[in-house]
Amino acid sequence: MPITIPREEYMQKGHTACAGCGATLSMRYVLKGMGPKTAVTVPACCWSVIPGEFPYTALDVPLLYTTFASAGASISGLREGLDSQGKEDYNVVAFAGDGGTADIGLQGLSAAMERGHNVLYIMYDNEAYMNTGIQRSGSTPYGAWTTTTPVGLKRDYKREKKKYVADLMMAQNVPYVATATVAYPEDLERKISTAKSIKGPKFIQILSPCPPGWYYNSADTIKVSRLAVETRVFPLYEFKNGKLTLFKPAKKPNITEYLSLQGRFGHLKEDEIKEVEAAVAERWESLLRKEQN
Ligand SMILES: Cc1ncc(C[n+]2csc(CCOP(=O)(O)OP(=O)(O)O)c2C)c(N)n1
Ligand SMILES: [Mg+2]
Repeated sequence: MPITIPREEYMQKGHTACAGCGATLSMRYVLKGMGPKTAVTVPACCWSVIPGEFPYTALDVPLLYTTFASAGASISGLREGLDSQGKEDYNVVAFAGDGGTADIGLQGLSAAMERGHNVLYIMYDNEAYMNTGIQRSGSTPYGAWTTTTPVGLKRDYKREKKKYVADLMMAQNVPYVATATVAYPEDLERKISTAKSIKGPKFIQILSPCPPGWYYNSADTIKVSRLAVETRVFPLYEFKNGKLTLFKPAKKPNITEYLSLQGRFGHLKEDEIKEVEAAVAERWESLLRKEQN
């Protein structure tokens, strides 16, 4: 089988991420695919801490920090600035968390996509505001414990369903939309390379498991990431020229295998697990229907 993951590294040792950080693997793979002529914008999130303190950085590409809500505006400006200098061959990438994307940065993202800039927006999805201590985001799934959806006597875990930002981008008819995760690096690299080949706005949501936030052993990041796909909790898809293609994993483990690995779901009772299961099945069916359209 040919090696599809570029050997070049644009992320170096000395970063400050936690052991087993899925978001760090995501950045590494994204940069491998995008190459050295890439400028990255990072809003407030774990990744605004991970590269290290100025003037040091673990990344070998230009890195711009921006405010929490402005990743979309930042890549728009960066793109226009580069183009006005004749640097159309540079890639412009936003690398933003789920809080910065599903919540506070959503209008900036939608506007950047609507204006049609030639940019790639990566949402690394660790399903909560991790940098500030595991607060719930719109992208936190139903049933999860977070510090703002604590599990106490009233069992007040997150009652609302996850907001699927990639689905929103599909609804907006963004030319290229994909979901990916770190357990499938060849698939991720292929999606990065497809995004790179398309001139216009692109959006990729990468599920990036977080050991301290999801309460699992840091050695299990790939296992958790793979189970998310196999159980259909996090479907992998691609939306190109208005057509959806859904990856259908051969194996379908029981959803409890995924949930029981993670302490954030440890409080869920059987009936609540059934609710999770039903919601996952419903979304899977609706994606299948969309694929057939
Ligand atoms: C306007 C504003 N509000 C709040 C913060 C504090 N803050 C910094 S990072 C962060 C969490 C970001 O969450 P997410 O985007 O999911 O990225 P993660 O930390 O999970 O990597 C928050 C709330 C801020 N920097 N600016
Ligand atoms: Mg997050």
